[in-house]
Amino acid sequence: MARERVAEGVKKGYTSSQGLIAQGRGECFDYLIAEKTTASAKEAIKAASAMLLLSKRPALSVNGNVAALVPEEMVALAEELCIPLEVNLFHRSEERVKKIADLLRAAGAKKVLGERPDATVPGLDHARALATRGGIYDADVVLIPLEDGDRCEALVAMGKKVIAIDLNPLSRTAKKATVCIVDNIVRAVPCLTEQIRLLSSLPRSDLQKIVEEYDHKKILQQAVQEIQDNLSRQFQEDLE
Ligand code: PTJ
Repeated sequence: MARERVAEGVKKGYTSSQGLIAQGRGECFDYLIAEKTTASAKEAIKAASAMLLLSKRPALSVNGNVAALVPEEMVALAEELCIPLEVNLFHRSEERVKKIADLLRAAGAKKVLGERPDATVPGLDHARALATRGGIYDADVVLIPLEDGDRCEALVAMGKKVIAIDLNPLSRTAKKATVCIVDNIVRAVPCLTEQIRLLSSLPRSDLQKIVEEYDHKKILQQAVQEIQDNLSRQFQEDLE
């Protein structure tokens, strides 16, 4: 179903053709984690939720794959945090930005940024650097699902806390992010919204503790270990 949604996005012109390749890569890694939200991903979701709740200016980035896979879920997340969504594309075209913004508005988004970018992220070529003041450009915490490594690094270099959602724990995005949720976006975003709802009643000191105790390197290593364990288990079961 997810593959069909991405293919539909390409047909309708809001997902890039490269989005199909990203989807294929994602499917492969999802298979390696048995298409389930792992213990390490749950830890990352908790830390990401606390980080977003503590943030003064959080921002949520949406690209062509995200728009195809989880438009309503991203709208629900934005609603929970009372912030806009920002269309931010790797293979940018104004036509695709508009189509995605329209899609998000049709899914219920009250405010969508990205159609009139007014700033650039340093260190990236022009089209890839475009961002919006009041959104990604001056955010302190940015959620970047299915993002490219250069852009993740450029946002980190601006001093932002970066939360990635990426099924590949070996990707540069996963390694360079502040928190990486190694899970399928279709499972991760509803979990994130739910976790934010659950944690929102906690005092700031408790949220700070969650963030301070989070160890990005350890969680990423655990994600890789979960893949190894799952592969050995599956292989064993198939032989029996
Ligand atoms: O719409 P645009 O122009 O902004 O382009 C979006 C894509 C995704 C095409 C672009 O950012 C890109 O080329 O990304 P990459 O470099 O292919 O990286 C995408 C990462 O997302 C890869 O590591 C995939 O394993 C991962 N991924 C793919 N599908 C999912 C996923 N992670 C979580 N959930 C998925 N469903």
